[in-house]
Amino acid sequence: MDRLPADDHRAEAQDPDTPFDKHPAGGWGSLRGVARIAGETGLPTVATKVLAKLNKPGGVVCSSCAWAKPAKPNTFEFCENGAKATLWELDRNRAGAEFFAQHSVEDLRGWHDHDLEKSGRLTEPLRYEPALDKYVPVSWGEAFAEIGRELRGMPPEKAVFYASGHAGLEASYLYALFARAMGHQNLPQSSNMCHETTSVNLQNFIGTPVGTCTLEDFEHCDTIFFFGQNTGTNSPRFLHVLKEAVERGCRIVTFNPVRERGLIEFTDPQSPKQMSLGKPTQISEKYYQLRPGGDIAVIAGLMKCVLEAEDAAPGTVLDQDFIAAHTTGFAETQLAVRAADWAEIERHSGLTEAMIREAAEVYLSARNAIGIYGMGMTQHVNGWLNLGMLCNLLMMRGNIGKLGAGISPVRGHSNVQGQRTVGIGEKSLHMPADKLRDLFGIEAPTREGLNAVHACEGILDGSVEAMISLGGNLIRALPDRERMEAAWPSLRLTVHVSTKLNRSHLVPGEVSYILPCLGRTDRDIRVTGPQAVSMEDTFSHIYGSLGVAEPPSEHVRSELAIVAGMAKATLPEDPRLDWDGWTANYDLVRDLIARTFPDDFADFNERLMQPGGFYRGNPARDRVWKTESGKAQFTPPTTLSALGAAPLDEEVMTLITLRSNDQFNTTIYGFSDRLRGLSGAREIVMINRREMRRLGLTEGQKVALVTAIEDGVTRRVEGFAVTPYDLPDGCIAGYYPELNPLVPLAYHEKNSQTPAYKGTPVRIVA
Ligand SMILES: Nc1nc2c(c(=O)[nH]1)N[C@H]1C(S)=C(S)[C@@H](COP(=O)(O)OP(=O)(O)OC[C@H]3O[C@@H](n4cnc5c(=O)[nH]c(N)nc54)[C@H](O)[C@@H]3O)O[C@H]1N2
Ligand SMILES: Nc1nc2c(c(=O)[nH]1)N[C@H]1C(S)=C(S)[C@@H](COP(=O)(O)OP(=O)(O)OC[C@H]3O[C@@H](n4cnc5c(=O)[nH]c(N)nc54)[C@H](O)[C@@H]3O)O[C@H]1N2
Ligand SMILES: [Mo]
Repeated sequence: MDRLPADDHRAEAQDPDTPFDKHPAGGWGSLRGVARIAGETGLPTVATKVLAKLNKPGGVVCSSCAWAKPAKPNTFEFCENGAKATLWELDRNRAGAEFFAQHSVEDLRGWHDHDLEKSGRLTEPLRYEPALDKYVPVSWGEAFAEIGRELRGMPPEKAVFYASGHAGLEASYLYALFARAMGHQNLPQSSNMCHETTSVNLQNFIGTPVGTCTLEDFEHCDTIFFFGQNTGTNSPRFLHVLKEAVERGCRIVTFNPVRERGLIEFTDPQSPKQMSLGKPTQISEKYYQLRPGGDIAVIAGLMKCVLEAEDAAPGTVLDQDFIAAHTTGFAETQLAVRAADWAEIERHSGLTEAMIREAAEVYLSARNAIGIYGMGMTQHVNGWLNLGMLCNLLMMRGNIGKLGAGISPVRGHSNVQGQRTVGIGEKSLHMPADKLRDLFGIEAPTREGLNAVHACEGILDGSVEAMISLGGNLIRALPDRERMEAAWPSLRLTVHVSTKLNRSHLVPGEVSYILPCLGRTDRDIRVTGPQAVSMEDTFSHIYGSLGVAEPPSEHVRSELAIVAGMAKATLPEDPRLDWDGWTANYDLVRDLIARTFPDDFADFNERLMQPGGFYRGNPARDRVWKTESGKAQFTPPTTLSALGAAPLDEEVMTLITLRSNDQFNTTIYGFSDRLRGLSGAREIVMINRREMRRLGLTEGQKVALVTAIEDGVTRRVEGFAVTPYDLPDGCIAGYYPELNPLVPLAYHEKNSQTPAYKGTPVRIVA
């Protein structure tokens, strides 16, 4: 059976041949998904208690995504995937000394990632013994002493301190302080593989590194334009907000190469009526399956339509006052957009002019519009222009800095945005030098540090000697896996602060430690009493979180205590660096954060448990533009494709790497991608039937994929099963992290070095 006609873009239209879940996002399927993990992890009784308090004022902030925690929460303020993440952490299994005595690192390398994490929570500090090829228990004192000795023994700039976006603001602040006190700001973060495109480029365009919206805007918008974010899987609580918006008449238009179930229809599992009647809410009114990298072209088309409408009825369509008072660059941008050719727009986007005109009608009908985006926009070579164009589109009609409008990146990790706010970042602007001097007598390093890609280059060329990881799983998350995995053991020191065993632990440096930490759900009691930690969500709201579960063992320490322990062992003694005092009472650290960043964190301790979090504000929301020109910047499209390289020939396909509904980044909970109607295997390559025929492929055939970039390195993966799926022509899709060996390190976003995980050119080899 053929695909539906390419111009059938009704939200409900679907290639009848694509395996596809019959059920909407949410509904019973999401409840079954949670029950499965509960069975596998041996549901402890505390789980019900944690889940009942999850994302509620005074409760535990979910360790999954960065979506908002509303002041008036639902009965259950968690989603299927948040529940999975929580139960995964509350795992009753333990990977302790006995486990590591039984299994050599070589042996563990043969395990699937899923099984590594399923071995359970880590329970004590471990040191890698090369002679045994095993991790063996050590005391915290020995671990800190050796790590300190190693770090002191190398020039500061040879050490890299990575942070995945989990750890709370308190531990993150101390980590950023530790690095700078040592004399470097090599502070790469998961954001470097994720929304760094946002942080760097939004700063240039509108003078803020983060989005301008808050939850309130979703109560007042007339339309939402959605680009490359998979809500049903990656921020499912957002579906409730979208459902309410649709019910009051908001019109949603989505651009995504994949028909993602959650953006098509949603059944609220908390609505008894909807659950029993089985009538889901239609989320997107229009759904356009554009080609990967086609967003610049699409938005150029939309902008052309806006300009035409203004030409037809001058003074009624553009927000001339806003453009004149608040922006620069409109004249050049307008000219470039007018000059863009519809045939080129159609070629790059894979959509027809008629489709784009139809979408533009929705945009023109709205007084207030929000632009939402995720990794489909950021993980491209020309990601900067994706965002520049989205700002352009919004700003033409004054849709930034007013209620019900704005640009809204959906952040990934629960505290990825907050870690940046408190100083984790490779640039001097991330931590005010005057405060470092006044508070601690530290002279801030002036030399820019290493981001993730630059740190990898340093590992490859030998200039980086130590990699400390505060959470995360770099070996799996990074691009160019084969090259990175081969270079990793040449590191002198690797330290992993982790909750569970993962692949990165199995590539030890010469001296290597695993330091087990408390998770968000765990109780953290110090001499001064129970300690809370805090996070910032995607809307710049800050919340306290108080763990309640019994820690996995008495030896496990908080992330803050581990950071402080390493810092104390590394740095010379100084009364102003009170690592022990801070470890005893996290209020003191919050006071330091408030003194370092007074605009954002005044009265931090008093406001810690405020329902709905406290808002740290955003200048662009108030139409104050902290850009070089003091104005918001229009950006002329200099190209219509977000891809870094035009395909060399017709056999080259654009690869997008995706998350399944059963993973959190490199943590694989299971093998079901329920919302896409797929299950069982992750080594698959999705492709439409027409393209299968063109390339002579059959369903289920095992193929190799080879990167089509000529830089002297062969990048190849084997044994991926051809899986027919409703995708645009010219592109294929598969799962992250299995396909990471195909993405070259140097193939990244232009300004921020965010790897182009959504646009790698590859060949299929039968
Ligand atoms: N359950 C769960 N939740 C998560 C995560 C998880 O792994 N599991 N990860 C967390 C993290 S760290 C992050 S960053 C977020 C990620 O959340 P998302 O931003 O949703 O990231 P992806 O899952 O990578 O999917 C991006 C979407 O972009 C689409 N896409 C690909 N290329 C293009 C393109 O060129 N243009 C457009 N318009 N669309 C495109 C894909 O089809 C896909 O639907 O989720 C967070 N939340
Ligand atoms: N091909 C491809 N690659 C990608 C992406 C993609 O879309 N495609 N997405 C990129 C994105 S958006 C991101 S954010 C990165 C993610 O990269 P990372 O953040 O490095 O990876 P995670 O999988 O989130 O890290 C999982 C590990 O964190 C540890 N952990 C879990 N909870 C805690 C905790 O509370 N504390 C501590 N200390 N450790 C904890 C566990 O040991 C677990 O194994 O991957 C990137 N890589
Ligand atoms: Mo992310």
